[in-house]
Amino acid sequence: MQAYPPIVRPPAEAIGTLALIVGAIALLIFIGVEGALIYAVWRYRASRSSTEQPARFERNTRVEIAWTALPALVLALVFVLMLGAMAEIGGAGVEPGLRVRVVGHQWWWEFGYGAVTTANELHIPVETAVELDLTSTDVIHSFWVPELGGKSDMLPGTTNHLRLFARRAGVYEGQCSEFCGIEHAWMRIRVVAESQADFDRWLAAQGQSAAARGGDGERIFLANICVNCHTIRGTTAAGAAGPDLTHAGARATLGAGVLPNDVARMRAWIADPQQYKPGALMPRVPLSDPELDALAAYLVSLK
Ligand code: HEC
Ligand SMILES: [Cu+2]
Repeated sequence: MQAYPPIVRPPAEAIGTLALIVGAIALLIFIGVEGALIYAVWRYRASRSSTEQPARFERNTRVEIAWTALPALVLALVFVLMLGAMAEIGGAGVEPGLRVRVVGHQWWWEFGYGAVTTANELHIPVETAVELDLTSTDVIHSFWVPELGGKSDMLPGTTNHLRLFARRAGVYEGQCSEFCGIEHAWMRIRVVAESQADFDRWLAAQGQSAAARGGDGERIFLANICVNCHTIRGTTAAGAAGPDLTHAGARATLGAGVLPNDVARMRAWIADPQQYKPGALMPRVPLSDPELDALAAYLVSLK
């Protein structure tokens, strides 16, 4: 017997199907009720010559039972359909093809693929059920990439789960959707969905440690307080308060979406993060112009 792969689709499609069915039921009820009303108005209208009192009645058990039971049945049907959609969105019966650890920080994202840690840019293969294990280190955040899945709170001390599924390769935008402090609005999520081969290549590259450069940029980074907060695997920098910078140059943005990533913007960010993200938990570190140039070139070279 042939084993068929389980049918999986983007959660948004399951929600869309449910919305269409519920909409169709509502439309049928609307047509039925309005039709009966119009018919009754037309059929039982008073004739001009009539002087009779209109008919009256006080109770009709059958009608009362019908208009109680019918709505209850319709609501029960919608409830069952909704349970089905919720189970599908939750990934019932489908083993995830990939599991990613997601940790919310004020105001950036940590993504973990087994032993590989990265930040702010989530890569996933297309046509794969991806399970996210969501938690937070500080306050309540909420993970939401509308095109790829539902929305889930991220709570310190608890792990919540959320399924993502991308049908087509591309970049999908998301956003923290729980007010989590002053820079909540600049807590963007960038999801890159790509072919399995591209994804494998990306993950293999992310797994590499940074080769020692021996240059000024590396020396300045390691000699400053940057190392208290940032990790660059392959060096002595092993801080955990800020994003992992082992492959800082491979990401498209800085500061969870606040700036595009290139040498000029990298330099500007390091020179004064507070100018771009006031309140961000990275201080302005006093550095000379040549130091900033070397640092920016070094970090962007970490692909
Ligand atoms: C007190 C901890 C701390 C120190 C010290 C610190 N950073 Fe940061 N850094 C952070 C935090 C937190 C973020 C995330 C800010 C945000 O996006 O809200 C960050 C973000 C960054 C980013 C952007 C990363 C990305 O992918 O978005 C770079 C690059 C960076 N820091 C470089 C440096 C350099 C270079 C130094 C030393 C001159 C330094 N940091 C010092 C905490 C720190
Ligand atoms: Cu948040």
